[in-house]
Amino acid sequence: MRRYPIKRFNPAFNPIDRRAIVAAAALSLAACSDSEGDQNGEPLPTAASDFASADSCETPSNVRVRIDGGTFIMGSNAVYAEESQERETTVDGFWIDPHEVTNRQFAEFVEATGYQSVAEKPVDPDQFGVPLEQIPPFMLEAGSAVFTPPDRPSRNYGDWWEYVPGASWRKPYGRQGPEARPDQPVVHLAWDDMRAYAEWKGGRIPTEAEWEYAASAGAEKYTDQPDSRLANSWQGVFPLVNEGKDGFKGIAPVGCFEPNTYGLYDMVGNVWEVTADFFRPGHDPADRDNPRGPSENAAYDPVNPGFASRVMKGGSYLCAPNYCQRYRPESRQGRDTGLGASNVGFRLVYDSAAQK
Ligand SMILES: [Ca+2]
Ligand SMILES: [Ca+2]
Repeated sequence: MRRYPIKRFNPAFNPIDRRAIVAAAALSLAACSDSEGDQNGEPLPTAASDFASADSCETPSNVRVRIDGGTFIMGSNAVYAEESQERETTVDGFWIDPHEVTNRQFAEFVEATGYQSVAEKPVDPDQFGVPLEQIPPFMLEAGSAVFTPPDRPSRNYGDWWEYVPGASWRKPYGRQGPEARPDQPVVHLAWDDMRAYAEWKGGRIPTEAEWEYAASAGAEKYTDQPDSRLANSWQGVFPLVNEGKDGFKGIAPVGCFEPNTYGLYDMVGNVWEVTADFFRPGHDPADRDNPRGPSENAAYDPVNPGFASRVMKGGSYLCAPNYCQRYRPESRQGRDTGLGASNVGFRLVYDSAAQK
C-alpha cells in the first residue's frame, strides 16, 4: 500500500484541511515514492487496520436517555487553555443517544435514503484554492484521513495521519482494509453527513454545553487518564507504543466501557464527538445560559485558520498521557467540517422522547 503522509503540524488530532496540505502532500509524494519499506527489504510499519477490532460487546439499548436541565461548571482551568474558563452554565433538558452513532444505524439511514457521504464522492478541486496542476491526483479521489501508526517516535501529526483514497464509513481503513463493523461507531463523516443523518432521525447535533453537561453527569472534574474500564484511550507512549491495556488498540464497539451515571456510554474516549458549536479557543464567560458558542464569523481555529471549525468533544482512542490529555468531558478541539477522520464520530440529541 502506498502511503501518503500529510505534512502539517497539528497537535490536536484534527488532522487536515485540504487547502493547507496540498503543497506539502505534493512534496510527500516525491519523498515517499522510493521509501516504501517493502522496497528496502524492511518490514512495513504497522497498518492502520492492524488496530481494527473484531471483538464485540453487548450493545446498549438505543433508547434515548432523558437529561433533565440544570446547571454545572462548564469548562476547565486545569489542563488546556482552550477549555477555560470555567463558569457556571445552565442547560435546558433534552434527550440524548446512549451511545455513539454506529455503523449499523448509519447504514439504516443510507439504505432508506440512498445517501452518499462526502468521503465517498470525488473531491471538488475548488476546495484546495490552488491551480489544479498543483493538486496531487490522489487528493482528488474520494477518501478520508486515517490514523496510521508510524514506526518511530514522533510528535508530528503528519507522521500518523494519511489521506487514504477509498477510506469512508464503509471501509474505515481504506480499500484494502476490513469492512466497517456494525456495532462500532461510524467515522469518516463530514458535518453535512452528520446533519443529514440527524434530520432523517428527527434529532440534532448537540450543542457543546449539552454534550459536556451529559458527559460530566454531575461528577467531579479530573485530569488523570481514566481507568481502563471507563474509557477507550491509549495506554503507552503515543504514537509508538500502544499497549491496549483497556482491551482495544483502536476503536471499540459501543458499550464496551462502563457508562456514566446518566447511562451514557463512551462519551469520553473511543471516538471524538462533533457538536454544533463553532470553535474558538476558550469559553466566553458571558455565554452561560444555554450557550451556543461563537457565531460563524467569530469562529477561529488556530490550527485551521480561515475555516469555521466545529467543536468536537471527549477525546478518542488515540489520547494518551504523553499526548492529547483529552480523555475528559471538558476537552474540546476544532474539527474541520469538510473532511472526516478515523477517530471522529458523533451522537444525537432530541427535543422529544418520540423514538423513530
Ligand atoms: Ca484503547
Ligand atoms: Ca466518544
